[in-house]
Amino acid sequence: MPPNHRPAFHFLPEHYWMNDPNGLIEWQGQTHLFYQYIPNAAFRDKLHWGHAVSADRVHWQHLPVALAPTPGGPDAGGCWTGSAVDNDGVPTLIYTGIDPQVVCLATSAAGASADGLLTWTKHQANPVISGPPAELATAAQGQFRDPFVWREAGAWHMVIGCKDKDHGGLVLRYRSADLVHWDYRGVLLAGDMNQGEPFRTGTVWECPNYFELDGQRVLIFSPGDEIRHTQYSVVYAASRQDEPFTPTAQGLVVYGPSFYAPQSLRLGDGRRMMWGWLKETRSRETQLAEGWSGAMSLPMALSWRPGAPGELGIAPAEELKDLRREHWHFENLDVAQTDAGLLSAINGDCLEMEAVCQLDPGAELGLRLRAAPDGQEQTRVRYQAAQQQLAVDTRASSLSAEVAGGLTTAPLGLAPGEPLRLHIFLDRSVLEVFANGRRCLAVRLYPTRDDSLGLGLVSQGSARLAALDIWKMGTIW
Ligand code: DQQ
Repeated sequence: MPPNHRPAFHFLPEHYWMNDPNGLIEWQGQTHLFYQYIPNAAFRDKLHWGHAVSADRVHWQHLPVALAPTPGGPDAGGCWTGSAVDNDGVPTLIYTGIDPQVVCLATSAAGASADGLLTWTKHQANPVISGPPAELATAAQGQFRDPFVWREAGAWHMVIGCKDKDHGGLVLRYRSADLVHWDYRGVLLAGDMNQGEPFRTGTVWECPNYFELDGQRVLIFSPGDEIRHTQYSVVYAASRQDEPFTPTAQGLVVYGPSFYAPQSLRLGDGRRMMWGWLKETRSRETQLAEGWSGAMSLPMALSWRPGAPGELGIAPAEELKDLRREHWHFENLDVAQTDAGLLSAINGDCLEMEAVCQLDPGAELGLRLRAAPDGQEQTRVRYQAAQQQLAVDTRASSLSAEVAGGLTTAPLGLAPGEPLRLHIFLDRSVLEVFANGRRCLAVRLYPTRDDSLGLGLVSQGSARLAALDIWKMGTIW
């Protein structure tokens, strides 16, 4: 039996294809997650909105498809990404209809006839925005999608992704009194497709999120690159008062080739929670044969770190502790003198690991995961003090020729005396590595051997493990 690569504690549909999270909303004490979904075996068919609900944002229950394309309607080509709001008691989805790309609304019944967001009626005024503003119509080449809507100062506000073919990606602003009639308010941020540093921002901007976070105005979006086909998500921030938006900080949201199109939600308790699409990095043929593709990231709590300009705080949601099962604890270890077999009794492909470490300059410390007994397959997570970087190496994760592993690195400078804090979640083919509350890397791994389940320490130079905790994880179903 080849190993099972289907995650056990990350959300994914029962079958077939999923991509972006959509329409995140808290409703009557529950969190609703909608997502881009193709409810048949073909992975390139028309997109629908899948739907799930959770009482704790950890365990999920599948619900019927929420939105399907209407033949002859403005979403006949597919129901693409969008958001959800509470319009004075009426649950409302604002989403992208294609082709061409337009903005549509759907509402669910309120009051006595409410059915818990199960059924949706498309608005008779659809499309409520029929394409990019006239002044951008030619340059946008029809790329106009992913409305993100919020209520502020007595009005509805929207940001939406777009492009200018001669310059780069765009995020546009709109405003409305009723969600139906929208006024174009100009460009919030414009990209330069020739920019190389600190990262490329591609040719079309997708899935913008715009919100306040700890006194900052934060814009997260996913720069699609029609030339290089790289995909990641970026964050820009400005002081809350800045109008127009003039970012003073920028960075990547999650490092690695798998995390894309995140959407965030401000919870009733004030936390800003984010989920993103974890793409597969194995062949399309294997995805089709397995009958599923894509998973949702773990819920990640965002913050803006006071005194650390440019630093988006990112940490796994506290509620995930509910999944902890069997536990091992180690402390006060001088790694160079530690028995190489320290972790040999612990095996698994669904694990959480937390390590607090002190490294000398030039030292390296980390963990080996999903390791075969002879080391033929293994994945390494390391902090390299000299380079001040976190590295996840999947080049030996799989013996399969169709899986291209790689080395993913993220800069992580530690303040004098600041310990390294690693927080790692392994869920079969998903690996998310958080560090010091301000870095996250996400990769996929597909070992071929059913004994690639081992754990070990990796180190070089002088390093001390103040504490290491490992838990087996339960499933979310
Ligand atoms: N996915 C959706 C688009 C969005 C893209 C289509 C981002 O609305 O721009 O599934 O992954």
